[in-house]
Amino acid sequence: MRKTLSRAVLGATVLGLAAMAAPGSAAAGPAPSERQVTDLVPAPVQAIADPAASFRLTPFTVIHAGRGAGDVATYLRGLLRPATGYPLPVVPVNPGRSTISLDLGHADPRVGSEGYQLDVTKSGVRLRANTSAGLFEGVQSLRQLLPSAIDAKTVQHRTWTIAGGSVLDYPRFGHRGAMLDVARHFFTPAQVKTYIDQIVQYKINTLHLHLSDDQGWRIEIKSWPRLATEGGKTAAYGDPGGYYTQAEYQEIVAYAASRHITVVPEIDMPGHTNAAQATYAELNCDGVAVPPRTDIEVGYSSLCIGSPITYRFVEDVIRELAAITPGKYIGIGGDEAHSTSAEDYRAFYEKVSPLVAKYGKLITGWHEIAKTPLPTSAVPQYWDQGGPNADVAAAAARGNKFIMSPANRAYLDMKYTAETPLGQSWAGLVEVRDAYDWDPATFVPGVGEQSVAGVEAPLWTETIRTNDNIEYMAFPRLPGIAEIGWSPQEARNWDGYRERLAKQAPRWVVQGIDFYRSPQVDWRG
Ligand code: TNX
Repeated sequence: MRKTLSRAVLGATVLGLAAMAAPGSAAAGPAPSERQVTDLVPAPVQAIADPAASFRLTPFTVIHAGRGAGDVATYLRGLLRPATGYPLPVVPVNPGRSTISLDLGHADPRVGSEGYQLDVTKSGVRLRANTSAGLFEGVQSLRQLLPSAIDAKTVQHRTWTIAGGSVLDYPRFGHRGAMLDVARHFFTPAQVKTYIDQIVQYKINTLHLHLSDDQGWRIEIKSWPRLATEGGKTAAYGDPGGYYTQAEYQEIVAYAASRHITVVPEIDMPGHTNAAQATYAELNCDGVAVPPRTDIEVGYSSLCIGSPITYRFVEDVIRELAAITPGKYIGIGGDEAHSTSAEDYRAFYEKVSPLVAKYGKLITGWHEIAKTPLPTSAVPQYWDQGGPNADVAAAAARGNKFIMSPANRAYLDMKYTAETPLGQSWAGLVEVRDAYDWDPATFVPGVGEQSVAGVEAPLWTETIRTNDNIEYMAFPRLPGIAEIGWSPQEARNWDGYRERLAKQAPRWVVQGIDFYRSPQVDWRG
């Protein structure tokens, strides 16, 4: 069976193929693979399935790394070795047989800076990209063409086939993010790394860390040392706090970079600042430290807008954060500043926004910052629930691009149903279909395709304490948001997606991901 998918018909044909490849079907060919190239999540731009051309991994298979492809080749080897037990040496010269070849710089120009081309035939696998980020994303696709058991941590005695066919793929948007709130509850570097390894599978390329809030301050700032040592002690509901030393933060950043993820650190202000104001009395207008708070109210705190010390504090924080952040963006908060007057809010950002540029970075922040004068390079993050927003539309008209995270679609802390034990429901219940079935380029009037930098799935953690909790809320919604960010809109439809998503479940089972088995999906495995 050979089936060509064009960009325009991909969604419909994926559904057809999924039905044909169902268990018991004769269509799977002589070396049945669990999946086809048309089953990928996120859906690729173009995929041609050729199950008869599946590649068999053997103890003699080698990974050929073309020039510059060594890091991704070594990463791939690390993924494939535990379950296969094969040596899979990374070699600089292509031996021409039983090879997975990673080639940098020989890809179709359409794949751009993050896309890839993948060709799987009986005689070998060829992955091409223009950048190592593209090779890395191609490797994520390659993984999904192997049986789920490939993610087992111990040797599995079985055959290993990579589904045959070819893929040409590249993202719709450059920003495909996940946000983790480490302020309401603290997550250790090891916990954050676990999440990183889970989200890269779906071609997420940005991890936004919400590093401060009313309930706790999570990053060492050397010029204000008690922010972390004192302000880091608390967390929501009186749970234990914690913080990252700058070295630990840099270790997270480096780990993320090794997986082609950029970390965007956020310090929330001028509201959501109780932890800082409980620690340093001089950050309060009356010079008296407020009591620490671990409840989950929002909107009660505000930095002292008229005080010069406030700006010394903000500048010190931005300077130190910029110095340990290789990514271009620094998050300067801006949400729910209900205790800051509109006039003060604007005055605050007129002083603070230029500080980001002073330390060589670009601004991101919650969409309320669109009310303030911003350079067009600033990328506000939309979190409301749709409908007209004059400030947002005006900023888009001026040329600002937005990260789209509508709370009623993309917030991973919203409950799936009224029975979901974790999470909140102020933006409604967000089932798997709600999280998937929307288009970021038509969601807010005046914010069209050209004004969208990408999408992000925020996970606020008032009720989230463990990696199991993270997984239960993120899976299966996060893969849907990732697909919205990556796949062409015309390749996406719910009926096709739910079939493809169902086939991801066996992988999560092997990976130990505790996911929500939504009744909207006929789960496999
Ligand atoms: C709103 S929306 C918040 C957070 C909360 C979240 C809980 C936005 C930018 N801020 O402070 O954690 O709701 O769902």
